[in-house]
Amino acid sequence: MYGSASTHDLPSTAPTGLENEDPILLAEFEARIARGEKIEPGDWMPALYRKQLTRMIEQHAHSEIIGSLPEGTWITRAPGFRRKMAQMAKVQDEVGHAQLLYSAAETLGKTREQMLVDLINGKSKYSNVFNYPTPTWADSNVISWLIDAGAIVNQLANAKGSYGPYCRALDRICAEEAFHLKYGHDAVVHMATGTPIQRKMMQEALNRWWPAIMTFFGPSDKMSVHTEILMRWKVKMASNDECRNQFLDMYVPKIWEIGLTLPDANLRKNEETGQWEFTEPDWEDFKRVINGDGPCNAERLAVRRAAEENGAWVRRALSAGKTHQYVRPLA
Ligand code: BYC
Repeated sequence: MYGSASTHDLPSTAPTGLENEDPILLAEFEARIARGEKIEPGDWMPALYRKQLTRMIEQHAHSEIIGSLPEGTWITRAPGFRRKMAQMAKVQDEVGHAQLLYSAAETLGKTREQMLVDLINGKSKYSNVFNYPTPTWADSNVISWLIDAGAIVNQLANAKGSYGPYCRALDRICAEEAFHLKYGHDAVVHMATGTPIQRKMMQEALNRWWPAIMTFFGPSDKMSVHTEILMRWKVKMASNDECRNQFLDMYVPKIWEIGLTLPDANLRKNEETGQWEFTEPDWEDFKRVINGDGPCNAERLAVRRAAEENGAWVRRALSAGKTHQYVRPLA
């Protein structure tokens, strides 16, 4: 079965969930978006825009804190002091991104406490890729280079979107991700051009991660549930397939350039259409993983739960004398 990043064929039905909106306000809102204006927290917005944005920004924030875990476990084992320091700085940046994104999501009305409760209870999703193990240092390097590369493709596009707080957070995040990309590329090149054992480790890690990388951008446009409405309202500025194609265009040549191969015999660029062709990802497996049944889901959430529980006394101390929702034990 073949996939192609060119199958951009979104359903053209009118969005549902807008029946109760005031048509005049809705028309004004959509005209503002068409003019390229930013929507700010106090502005009128359809309930569906608020709900979709909250879902997407919240999932993005969760991806940052959960995403810091697989690389975080390599801080103490990174080879050499310089790489340990750089790995620590990168992980710290990722947690900082979560901080920015939770703040952006809070502007839409959902509390940070509730978002974290929903994460730990498995109600909210986070990026599928962080549910796979990182058995070697080379696996951590694949994340640092190629997952961050994928994230930049997505985030540079969406930073030009319609919701002010999300776009401003993405601008700041992309500036830091640019460093991560260089760091990850350097680490991969170092191993790929090192000893035969290092090179083998790097190739094996890339083989392990490639199927997950291909699904990082979300299901194909034909299967995507939310793309149509999110693109109509300029929350997503490129579809899943468009981001995937752009990533392949930018990074497959770089991977080949350093002598690594990719574990997909069908991967090729169709020079006539400009689209990449590849073996269709296993979307059933993707669904299982995003719904909680991947190799590391339980472990990742257990770490977050422990962090929340162990940090409760700090939050309680910081808000001593105040009644703050955030100090309640998590349900
Ligand atoms: N993983 O209709 P669709 C990082 C879900 S962190 C899990 O296409 P949408 C980093 C989707 O939520 C940066 N779930 O959805 C951190 C939906 O389920 P629900 C991560 C996924 O929203 C630390 C259903 O599938 N980047 O780089 O239009 C260290 C249908 O999908 C995924 C972001 O979060 C997935 N990959 O498009 C290193 C970017 N894909 O909610 C690195 C922000 C889809 O209906 N997010 N689903 O239950 C987005 O741009 C969009 O949400 C997506 C999906 C492109 C991911």
